[in-house]
Amino acid sequence: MKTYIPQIKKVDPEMADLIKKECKRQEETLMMIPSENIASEAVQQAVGSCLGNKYAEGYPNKRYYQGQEYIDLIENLTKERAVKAFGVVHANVQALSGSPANLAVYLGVLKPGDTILGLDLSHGGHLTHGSKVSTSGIYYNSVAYILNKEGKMDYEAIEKLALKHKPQLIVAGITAYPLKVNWSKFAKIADKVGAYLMADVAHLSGLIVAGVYPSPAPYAHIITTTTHKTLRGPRGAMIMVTKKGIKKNPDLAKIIDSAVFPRLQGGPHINTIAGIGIALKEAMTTRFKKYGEQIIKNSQTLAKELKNRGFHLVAGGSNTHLILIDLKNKDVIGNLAAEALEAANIVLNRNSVPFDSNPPFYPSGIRMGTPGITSRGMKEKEMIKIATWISDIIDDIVRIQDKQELSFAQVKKSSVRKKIIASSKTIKEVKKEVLKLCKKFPIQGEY
Ligand code: DSN
Repeated sequence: MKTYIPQIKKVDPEMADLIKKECKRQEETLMMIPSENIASEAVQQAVGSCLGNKYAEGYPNKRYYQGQEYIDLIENLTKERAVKAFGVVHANVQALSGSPANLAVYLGVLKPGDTILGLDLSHGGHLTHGSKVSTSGIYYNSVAYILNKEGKMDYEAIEKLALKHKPQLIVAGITAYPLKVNWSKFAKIADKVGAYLMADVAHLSGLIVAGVYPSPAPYAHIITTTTHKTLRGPRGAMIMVTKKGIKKNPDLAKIIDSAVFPRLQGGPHINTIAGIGIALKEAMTTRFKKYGEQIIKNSQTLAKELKNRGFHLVAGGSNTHLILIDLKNKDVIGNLAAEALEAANIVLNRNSVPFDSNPPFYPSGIRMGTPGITSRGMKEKEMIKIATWISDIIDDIVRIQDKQELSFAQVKKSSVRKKIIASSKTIKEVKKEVLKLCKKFPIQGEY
């Protein structure tokens, strides 16, 4: 993995050392947090380029500063690529990240107090889909829909809520839902109540461009996405307006643009915008299509193997890039499982599961995904190994926890979890195997 830091070493050895260590950590661990990925060297170079020096408040041909000759061309090129990749009418590429992108949409099309209907955070939604601790639930009247007992979208229940609460905007989007979303069913519900349908495809945008996940473009009015997840771009976001969106409101593109600037943000990050443009070019290739296909094959293999080893998968499995395991049948909290796996260099995250009886800080589940490890070239054979390691480690820590008869209150203590992890021989053995695997599949600079 290239670290791009020779000058940092000269100027700030302390910072260079930390960056180098983080690069080494990434090289030596399995990146299995489903929202993370490895951007190509080309993308990373754009982000670190001179473009970060430029202020460009406004939009192409309508800026508030001089010196925009090339900046305008860069932003227009990225916008054109987004329009082509997603089959939309308009793309705003200035939103600084996913949360401000969603907020800009609300700011554009809603009035404070209007109603948003979105997936509950603890059922796999996102903070910005109406959580009461987020602006989306503070300035707007947010109503949450939840999954059914099987952990699947319940479109009938969503429709009932929509008819009851008459939202002005419905969010169809996920961060921890392992199955495909039915955009058409969401569209019917939104149309029935006259709401805007916003598809938040942050987790899914790379899969959509690769053609392995249905596109919401024919169904939603607005599509938001981050650009650093399955799309493998820099940390940024886009807001797109579809043909259907323009039909509903001919001014929608203008409304979105002015919500981003000047209503929410100042100067755009042109270095990020160039990185997004490069990632979009990379994503519209046959190579990337194969990458998308492999992400899903890997996820399905991993899911099948984990199920065979007695894990309870939310929604019964995965046909996307992510898997959510409900660990209640294993009697272990997500914190201990995730920390034990991290000690063996398998990095994923603890996560609430639908109808979780545990608090969000000590949830009952773990969430994992295959975008990062697929970027390193790993395939089904490696997924079988990884599933075995995950299973062996969790079984071992459960054995230690049970032998010591530790209560939930005790395992909530970080010091207790550290002791369990330190006493596991399995973790040490698996770590050696993971290191070997990481060496065999180095992080390359290609997409
Ligand atoms: N934090 C992201 C995730 O992990 O899914 C969502 O923004």
